[in-house]
Amino acid sequence: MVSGNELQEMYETMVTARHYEERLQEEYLVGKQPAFDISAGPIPGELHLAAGHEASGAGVCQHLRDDDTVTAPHRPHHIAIAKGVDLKRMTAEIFGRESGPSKGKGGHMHLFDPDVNFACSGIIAEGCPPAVGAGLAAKKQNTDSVAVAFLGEGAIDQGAFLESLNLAAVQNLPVVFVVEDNDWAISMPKDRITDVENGARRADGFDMPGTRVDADDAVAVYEAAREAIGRARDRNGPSLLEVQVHRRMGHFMGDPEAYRPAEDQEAAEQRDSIERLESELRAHGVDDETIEELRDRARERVEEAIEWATEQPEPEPDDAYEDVFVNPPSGVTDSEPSLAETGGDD
Ligand SMILES: Cc1ncc(C[n+]2csc(CCOP(=O)(O)OP(=O)(O)O)c2C)c(N)n1
Repeated sequence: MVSGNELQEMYETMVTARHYEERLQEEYLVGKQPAFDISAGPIPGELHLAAGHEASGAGVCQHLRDDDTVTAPHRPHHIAIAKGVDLKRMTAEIFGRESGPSKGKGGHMHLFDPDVNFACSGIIAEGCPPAVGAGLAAKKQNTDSVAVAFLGEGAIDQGAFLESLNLAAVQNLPVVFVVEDNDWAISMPKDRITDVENGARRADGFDMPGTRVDADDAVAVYEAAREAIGRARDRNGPSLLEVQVHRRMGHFMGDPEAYRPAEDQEAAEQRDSIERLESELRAHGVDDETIEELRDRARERVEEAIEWATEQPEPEPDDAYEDVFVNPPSGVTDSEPSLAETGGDD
């Protein structure tokens, strides 16, 4: 049974993630209107917000330690927050600032934090093979750490996911795959991707346990994840978990969502995992004052991170070609000729 303390920790994680998304949404829109200019404002580039996904990140990561590895997809903030990624540096990365982990060049889909073994990627299912690698390393080094790969239901036919399931099973690795099913892959509804409504059944093909949590219920996610992560930590092999979540916003900021029926959007708003957990807290005797304190602390942390990130310097234009696998166009640097000029470096 989940303890009252753990419920409060999950709640704080979830309200931090929700407030973070709401504030990023506001910051993102600054300077981008009236004509949508994706490069303008404090957050340049694309932004995929995860409001409505919070139960999955919080319920799973509640069982994890810093030495456990987590990989996340292009909608990563709630998972990063739940894993304990440094919120200030992560925000600096999203704001394209020099103090971000990728010095502002990675943006919001390419966050990482080696202190808590977290990384994410914009390529769907791409986090699965590295999670299997982390699981293999844990096995070889004989530690009891585990790896968790998060992905969306739109990625469940990717070879990277299916091959990772297979390798994790064959090698009996401590890996948990968590599919966040929000019913949509951009504009593609789930029933046009697969005939199998319960994605956890894919685990059968690899002879590993598969569990689906149907509601946006952080406590149910917590219970299912306890089983799966405990199994991995005890060296009993991998598992697959599918969690029903809801996308409260567009696929990306600026998505007009013309493809989405209004009732689907309304249902997403009604099935709020945070409200649900709040009722659970009250049922555990947690009073209004404590709930308000948790919310205030979450808001303060988010505001501090945004303020700090905003004060960080922009990267120097001269550093644009540092730390990247791209050659500067001819004439941009005079120190070294580009590969195009030398014909390659082999
Ligand atoms: C390998 C690959 N193919 C296509 C894309 C383009 N793409 C970005 S997000 C997305 C849909 C993802 O849907 P889902 O996995 O369900 O996650 P959600 O966005 O719903 O959270 C696609 C196809 C990509 N990033 N990577």
